[in-house]
Amino acid sequence: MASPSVRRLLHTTALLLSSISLSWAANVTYDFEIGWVTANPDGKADRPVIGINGQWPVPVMEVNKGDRVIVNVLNSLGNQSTSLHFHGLFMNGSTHMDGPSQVSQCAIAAGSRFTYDFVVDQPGTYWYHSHNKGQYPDGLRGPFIVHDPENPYKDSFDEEIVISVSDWYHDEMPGLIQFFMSKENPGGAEPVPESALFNDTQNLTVALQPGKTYFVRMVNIGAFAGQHVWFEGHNMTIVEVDGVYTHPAEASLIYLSAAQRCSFLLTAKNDTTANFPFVASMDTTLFDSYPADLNYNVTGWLVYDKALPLPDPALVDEFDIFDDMTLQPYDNEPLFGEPDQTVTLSVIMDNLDDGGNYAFFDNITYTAPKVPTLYTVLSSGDLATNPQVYGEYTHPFVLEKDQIVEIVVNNIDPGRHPFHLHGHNFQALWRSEEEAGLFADSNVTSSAFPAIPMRRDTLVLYPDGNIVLRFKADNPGVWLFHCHIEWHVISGLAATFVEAPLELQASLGGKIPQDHLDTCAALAVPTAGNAAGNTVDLLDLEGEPVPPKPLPAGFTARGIVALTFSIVSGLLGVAVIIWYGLAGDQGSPKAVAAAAALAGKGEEEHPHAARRIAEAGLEPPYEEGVRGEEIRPVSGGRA
Ligand SMILES: *[C@@H]1O[C@H](CO)[C@@H](O)[C@H](O)[C@H]1NC(C)=O
Ligand SMILES: *[C@@H]1O[C@H](CO)[C@@H](O)[C@H](O)[C@H]1NC(C)=O
Ligand SMILES: *[C@@H]1O[C@H](CO)[C@@H](O)[C@H](O)[C@H]1NC(C)=O
Ligand SMILES: *[C@@H]1O[C@H](CO)[C@@H](O)[C@H](O)[C@H]1NC(C)=O
Ligand SMILES: *[C@@H]1O[C@H](CO)[C@@H](O)[C@H](O)[C@H]1NC(C)=O
Ligand SMILES: *[C@@H]1O[C@H](CO)[C@@H](O)[C@H](O)[C@H]1NC(C)=O
Ligand SMILES: *[C@@H]1O[C@H](CO)[C@@H](O)[C@H](O)[C@H]1NC(C)=O
Ligand SMILES: *[C@@H]1O[C@H](CO)[C@@H](O)[C@H](O)[C@H]1NC(C)=O
Ligand SMILES: *[C@@H]1O[C@H](CO)[C@@H](O)[C@H](O)[C@H]1NC(C)=O
Ligand SMILES: *[C@@H]1O[C@H](CO)[C@@H](O)[C@H](O)[C@H]1NC(C)=O
Ligand SMILES: [Cu+2]
Repeated sequence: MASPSVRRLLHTTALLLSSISLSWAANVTYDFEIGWVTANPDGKADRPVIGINGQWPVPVMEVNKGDRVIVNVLNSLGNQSTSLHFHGLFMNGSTHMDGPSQVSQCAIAAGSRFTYDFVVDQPGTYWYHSHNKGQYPDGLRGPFIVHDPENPYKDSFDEEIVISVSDWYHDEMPGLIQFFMSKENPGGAEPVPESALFNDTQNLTVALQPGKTYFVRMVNIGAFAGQHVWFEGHNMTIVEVDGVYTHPAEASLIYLSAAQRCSFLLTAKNDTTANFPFVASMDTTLFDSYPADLNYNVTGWLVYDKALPLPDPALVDEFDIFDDMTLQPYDNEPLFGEPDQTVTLSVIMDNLDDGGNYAFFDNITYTAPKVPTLYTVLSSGDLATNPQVYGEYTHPFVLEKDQIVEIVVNNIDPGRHPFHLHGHNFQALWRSEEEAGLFADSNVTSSAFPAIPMRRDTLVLYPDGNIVLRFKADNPGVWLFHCHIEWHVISGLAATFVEAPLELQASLGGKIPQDHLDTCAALAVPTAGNAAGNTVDLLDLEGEPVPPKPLPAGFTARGIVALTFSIVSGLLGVAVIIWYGLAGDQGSPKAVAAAAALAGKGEEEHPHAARRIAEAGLEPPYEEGVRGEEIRPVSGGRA
């Protein structure tokens, strides 16, 4: 691998040369040995984290637009598999480098090597993270910056600054996930983070020089919490969201959901008479309950003079959030025409008969297939256009090349969900207010859609509201559409777009690199056949991984939950509380969630799905006719 200094040299050369010849591009190589290290970014708890080359925070990846990026991964974790996803990069022509395990590759087995190799043809602010088993909140996530010699704002700023923001947990994901999905947590209360971080630390100081203007790239690399971000005494002039340049828009406070990015120009003051705090405040409306002593804010400082004090931030009474729907892309791409295909999905949270709380798009909770979906595309011939081969529980939608696709998402849940599409950014045509109900009932017609819609790759859907998105299927590949709250990825809030499968076969057939196949072999994951691994009869899905059964007939989810509550709180509640108390664990998310469950809070804040589903006129997932005999307990495990 090029040493950092060699890489920098390449960058400088690239920067110089690209102003002369646009076709010049470098090969940028990263060697990443992924392994455990210890870290304590909030100063409250040492914990094992997943680092790269013995270091954590993991490095900021930096390339120029047009570069070819080669990432040689060695998984030295010993006890976990892994994968890397490069969030927001289109992977045009290289869907097999997109990263989600069981979707476009097998996980990288412990001890295995795996090379990601792709060309980056987009400018802007991205990030990379593990896309395997809810792993990235354990540390394997960092910014990915694509510098752009043609940045339309290049003459408007002096320097670039990268700042990540995130939530932070003290416990490791495998244990948190086990609790989150268990019957001890029937309300589906997500573990609450212990801290918020700027740049994987707290009390970050950013030295500013008077009069200069900075291009600040802010990335939410968190697992769960959206963040309100503001800089005292300074406004932000937004110029990029999720890799899409925008016309300038002034904001005093922005909301960044998990996975969203925002770049803005920040102009320093002309005098150096004071330093200014900047704050990220986690969106506590996402938390079902949290400990009274949780500090959900993190503070940093714009430092004009090191000798001057770092003042405490002033309290903000109300978050006056900048509405990203008002942004316009710099390229003025007009609204796509009427869709060739419309996919309508409703977000529902409900219990299955293992007592766990699952997330559904309509009646399907995503369950990873036996064969990674891309490999099914490549091994199913003409049947690749038949969604059946991908299995019911990958929730597949087959798109034809160059179709205009519209996605309508209705939120039948009182939570906020940031939706992300792989392989594309989308035009955001419509976002309702909270409590607006179903899009179909809202009487909104296409005349309400902006002529030049905002584009990004992750958009927040409001509680009980709806959104409408459009994109053009001009990127053959297998692309997930999912909520970017990692807990909801785990509980199944994902669908699969199989885009132009025949074109994909023509371009990728026979070209999956050997190391991709080797890691499948190491994990005994088949690389051909339908979602059930059947290579003979592709329409026979016998044996495909399925979620737990629906709740028994006659039992409503509410009944089960109420039963669980009454039994647990009546008979075991006191014991459980004592047990948590003895474990000295009162402040942990487990204890908090358990306490909330015992207090019935979980249920209160998750009004029962069945009623909402009925109101919405949708089929409940546990409806009688849906409970086929062929449904069996989950075998393959979920991604
Ligand atoms: C990048 O690597 C490829 C394959 O190794 C090689 O063909 C190409 O010339 C390299 N490009 C540059 C700019 O070094
Ligand atoms: C940041 O500063 C606060 C206040 O001084 C302190 O309590 C906290 O421990 C600091 N955080 C870190 C990670 O040092
Ligand atoms: C894997 O090993 C790390 C480092 O020793 C440890 O912290 C972690 O709990 C282990 N995880 C699993 C799932 O065994
Ligand atoms: C944030 O951290 C990254 C690397 O970890 C560094 O490149 C960047 O300069 C830091 N930002 C600030 C404002 O210190
Ligand atoms: C920030 O913008 C708001 C209106 O958009 C304006 O009222 C305020 O004065 C600006 N603040 C600064 C520091 O420029
Ligand atoms: C700083 O001074 C320059 C030149 O007088 C002026 O154009 C600019 O608006 C000032 N900037 C701020 C933030 O006050
Ligand atoms: C976090 O910041 C908000 C906004 O200023 C404030 O209302 C709240 O009291 C702060 N919370 C903590 C725990 O500091
Ligand atoms: C939509 O139109 C129908 C029929 O005109 C009306 O009953 C309904 O209230 C309208 N819904 C909304 C949300 O405006
Ligand atoms: C992918 O590449 C094709 C061919 O260059 C281009 O037409 C298409 O717009 C690209 N799509 C995306 C999402 O980058
Ligand atoms: C979901 O609903 C559709 C349409 O009613 C039905 O065809 C399908 O079998 C259902 N799937 C599951 C898993 O319940
Ligand atoms: Cu979600």
